[in-house]
Amino acid sequence: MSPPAPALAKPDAALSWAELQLLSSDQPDPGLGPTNAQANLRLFGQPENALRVTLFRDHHAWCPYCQKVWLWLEEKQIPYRIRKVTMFCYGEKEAWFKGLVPTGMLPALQLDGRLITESDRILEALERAFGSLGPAMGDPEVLQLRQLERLLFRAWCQWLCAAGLGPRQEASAQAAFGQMAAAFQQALELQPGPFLLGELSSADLVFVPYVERMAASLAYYKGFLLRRQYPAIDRWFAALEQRTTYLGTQSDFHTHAHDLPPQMGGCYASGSEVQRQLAARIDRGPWPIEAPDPETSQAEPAHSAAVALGRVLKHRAPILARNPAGPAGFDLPLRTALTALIRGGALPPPPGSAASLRYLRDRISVPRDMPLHAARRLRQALEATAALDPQDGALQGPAIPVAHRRDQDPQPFLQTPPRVLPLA
Ligand SMILES: N[C@@H](CCC(=O)N[C@@H](CS)C(=O)NCC(=O)O)C(=O)O
Repeated sequence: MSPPAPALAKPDAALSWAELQLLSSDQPDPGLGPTNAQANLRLFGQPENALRVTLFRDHHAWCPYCQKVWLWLEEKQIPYRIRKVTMFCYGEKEAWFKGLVPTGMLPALQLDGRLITESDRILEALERAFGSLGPAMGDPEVLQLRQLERLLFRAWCQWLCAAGLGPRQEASAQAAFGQMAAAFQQALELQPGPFLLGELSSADLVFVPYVERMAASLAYYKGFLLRRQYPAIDRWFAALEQRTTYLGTQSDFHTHAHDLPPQMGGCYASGSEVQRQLAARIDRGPWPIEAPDPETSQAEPAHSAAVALGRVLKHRAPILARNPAGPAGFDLPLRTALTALIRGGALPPPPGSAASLRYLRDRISVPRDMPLHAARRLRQALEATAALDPQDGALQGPAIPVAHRRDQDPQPFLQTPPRVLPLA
């Protein structure tokens, strides 16, 4: 439920920045509380001098190998510092990081001053230092599951990333992927619970990043709903979605669909009717894209609109500056959409602003910017506002690039604002 609007706001006008500020939720300290993408230090109640670990991961909170290590540290509640690095496809890699890791590859981890790269080597070193999360990475059962994960990964790439497949080749790539997904499902069914080896363990964490990306990309590019097809995989995700650790690292279909192409060297749509319809829903909403929701089992938390609003207000200056309409041109359209976000309904934006609103709609990144449900609320408000543009409600923003994502360069968002923006 949206909080009541301040008394002075006219119901037919966009709220001022000051009014919006009053309606946003407080920004919690990311170092405390549940797992989140914004934190730079996680102490889990321990003193800072207990820190032995620094995790180097991407600003974008997208790198799948980083997600595995990130989840492990959060599950084990090991105090750690986070240093964020730009991935090549989003912008310039930081020179200090290339000094440490000349290939620039992420993740990297410093443990008691020793630098370790390669996510599996990192997990093994963490297990030696802090004990394992369930059966260890070198346990024979885990080793077998790690091999299965690589086979599943390969079958997914061969379906998703092969250009120009004809209908028969599509069908055979899908069947090959289906075999591997069925093997993963069987492995899950060996236990009465939802996880692979009893309680959640490193074996599950090894599968999390890419199975999450499979569910998203196959929905978008192939019209294939992984969780619908494999009930044990759906149960596994649902059990993960009961954990605040996973929810803090979980991305969404939209983010993955548009972040994968430059990382994978291209993702190719099947072009079927179902695929085109699902892709359009993932891009434009309304969300959830189907019922029951194939993207998450988590009910929308209270205040997700206020959370989204708080995140936009925090980054208001670079959001305005990065928009193709420029700060002056985007100020009123953005306030109009944020008014819709927090009050419900929508108001017409200034004529000619649909493309600038959709530019932002297409660039909300989960979990980097905000959690899944907050992002849905914000995208929905931007889209509903754009559709009321009196000049042309159908105008789309510039296409999302597929060869790189420098439109998502984190740098402008890292700089301290040169001045405090006026609230009025
Ligand atoms: N085998 C490595 C793979 C790591 C990897 O491929 N990292 C990618 C990101 S997903 C990377 O850092 N690429 C350089 C970049 O994008 O800047 C591991 O398990 O850690």
